[in-house]
Formats: sequence, structure tokens, C-alpha cells
Amino acid sequence: GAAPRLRGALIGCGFFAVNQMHGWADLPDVEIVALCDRDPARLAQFGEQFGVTARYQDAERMLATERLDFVDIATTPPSHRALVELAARHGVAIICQKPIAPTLEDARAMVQAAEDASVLFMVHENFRWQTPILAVKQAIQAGRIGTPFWGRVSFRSGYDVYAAQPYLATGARFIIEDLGIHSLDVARFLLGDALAITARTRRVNPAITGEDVATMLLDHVGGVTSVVDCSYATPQEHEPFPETFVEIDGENGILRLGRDYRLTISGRDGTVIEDVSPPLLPWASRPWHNIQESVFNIQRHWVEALRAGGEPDTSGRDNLQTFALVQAAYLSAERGRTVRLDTL
Ligand code: NAD
Ligand code: 89Y
Repeated sequence: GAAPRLRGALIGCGFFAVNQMHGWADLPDVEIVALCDRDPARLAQFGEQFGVTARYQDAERMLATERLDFVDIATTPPSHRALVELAARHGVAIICQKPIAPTLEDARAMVQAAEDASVLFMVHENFRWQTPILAVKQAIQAGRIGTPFWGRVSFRSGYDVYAAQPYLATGARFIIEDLGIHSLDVARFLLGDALAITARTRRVNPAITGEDVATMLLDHVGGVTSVVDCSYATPQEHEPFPETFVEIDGENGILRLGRDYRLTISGRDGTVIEDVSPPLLPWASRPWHNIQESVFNIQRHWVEALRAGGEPDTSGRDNLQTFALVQAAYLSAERGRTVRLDTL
């Protein structure tokens, strides 16, 4: 017969966790059996919305009480390390939202804790699971442009992200650790690991504390160069949020992922334009549907990894490479020089 359903618990019933709950509901292999939020009003409202009656304000109590296969941590970064270490102590597999933690020291300790406890640990780094990004990866792997030698991953927007996520306006750091982290991960996913980074940052919006513009130059293994740029200070007539644009030049052709999810590939056989739009899932809403579908895709991948006992693509260990790029970018911008990752 079918394997028993995986028993998960969600910690952090906030803005983004709604998408995670909808994604789980679409996976017949998974049941979210308990919820945790330290805010009782959010916990109650969320529990009603998704019909989950086992509710806890304290994650420690939840882990001591419930029999779980995994926890899905959807809190903001200051709580991530303690929650990951708690789940590891209980021998429960772990998904944790990005950014993995406030510091590289925390991130390394979390990966170590999961490895010491022999529990699977995945960072919810979902942008590489977006249908258009997967289409770009597929085109490269199929050899449609030959070996890449240059790339650009770009996200420039004027969308008001502060309305739904007010904490983004008040942190000392903003766009690289919140959004650029995804762009850096996409650059790694498409072009390979990076060895060094050079970054420049700006704050344009006077109403926020951290940087809202970043321009980064990456040196990848094998001599590939990329530019990763992001901005939330770039309002435009046709707001592209939350589309990531990609340009890759290869030895036998080029590809461009542009507006409205149009992928243009120019190779030996001429130019082909493909529509690589993400599907609009029943619970999704524009313009977020691209991100929302990637939540479902990464969750499906998690179920496969957990069932097989294999390391997920965006494991904690893998994500240390992306997170090191984030930390190195801030250091580079602060010092005005290139930072090699092996010096962190
Ligand atoms: P939020 O503030 O709306 O929700 C966080 C919730 O966690 C709150 O309800 C808070 O009470 C609860 N919480 C915090 N610490 C807790 C603890 N120790 N125990 C129990 N509950 C606790 O935040 P959000 O906007 O939903 O963001 C959450 C995370 O999701 C962030 O790390 C953010 O970067 C990430 N995020 C990811 C994506 C993506 O595409 N991957 C998109 C948006 C946000
Ligand atoms: O928090 C961010 C993310 O991960 O995707 C978009 C976002 O919600 C705002 O930048």
C-alpha cells in the first residue's frame, strides 16, 4: 500500500506561510498536523483558515508533544537558528525559510547541528524552482547555447514590498539578504559556484534603513563572469515584480529571459521565442503566482528527498555557498574591494 503521510508542523504563521500551507494542501503525501506561532491572534486566525486544531505558542512544547516527520520554519531570520537546533535535538527533519540566519556563524552552526543529528535540512530557497528559471537551466543543459561564458541575473522593481513585509524597511540590511539572495542562488544554479564577488550598494528610498539597490560582479569556477543586480528603487510603467530577468551568452548561442516570461534563444539554428510562464495555481494570485508555484515545486522536491533519504538540492550545506555570497557582498560594498569566499 501507499506509504503513510508525512507529518509536518509549520512554525511561523505569517505573511508568506500562507503560500506554504496552500502548497502542502496540494501534496497528498503530506499532512500539516500542528501549527506554532508565538502570536496567539495569528495562530488562531491561521488555524481557522487551514483547519488545523493542534496549535502551540511555543515550539519547544510542540516538539515535545507531537510526533513529527518534519518542521517547516517560516519565521523571520532572528529565530531560525534556535528553531533549527531545537528540531535537530528532537531528530526531526527541517525546512527553514531564507535567509538561513542573520550571520554566517549561525548558518554554519545550523548545518552542523542538522548533520550531527543526522536529520535532513533544506533551506526554502525557492526562486531556482520557478518554471521560467527551470526552463533556462533546461536550455543550457540541453546544449542549446553551448558552454556559458557570461551571465546576468537581474531583478529591478518599484513594487511596494514594505506593505506586506514591514520588517524589510527597518533592518540595517535589506535587498541583498532578502531578495538578492535569490538572484545570487539563481546565478549559482545556472552558472556554477562562485569564488569571489565585488559589490556596490545604495539606499535610494529615504523611508527605509537598509540598502535597496545592489550591483554585484561574480567570478564563477571555470572563468565564467556574471553580473547580479537588484533594486526596489526602480519604478517603471510596466511593473515586472516579481520577475527575474536572465541573460546568458554561450560559446554557441545566447539566451534571454525577458518580460512576461518570454525566453528567447538564439543559436546555430536561428532564433526561437518560447513562453515559459508559470501556471496560475488555483490558490495563487498575480503577480505573486510565479513565486507561489515555486513554493509548491520545492515542497514536492522535499517530499521526494525525505522519502528517498537523499539531500535536497538547496540543502543547508548547499545554501552556505549562497549565503556566503550574501555576506561577502556586504563586506565588499563596505570595504570597496573584491572578496574571495575562501577568506570568510
Ligand atoms: P511575518 O513576520 O509575516 O511572519 C513571521 C511569523 O513568525 C509571525 O507571525 C511571528 O509571530 C512568528 N514568529 C517569529 N518568531 C517565532 C518563534 N520563535 N516561534 C513562533 N513563532 C514565531 O514574516 P514573513 O513576511 O511571512 O516572512 C517569513 C520568512 O519568509 C522570512 O524569512 C522571509 O525572508 C521569508 N520569505 C520568503 C519568501 C520566498 O519567496 N522564499 C517570500 C517572502 C518571505
Ligand atoms: O521576501 C522576499 C522574497 O523572498 O521574495 C520576494 C520578497 O517577498 C520581497 O522581496
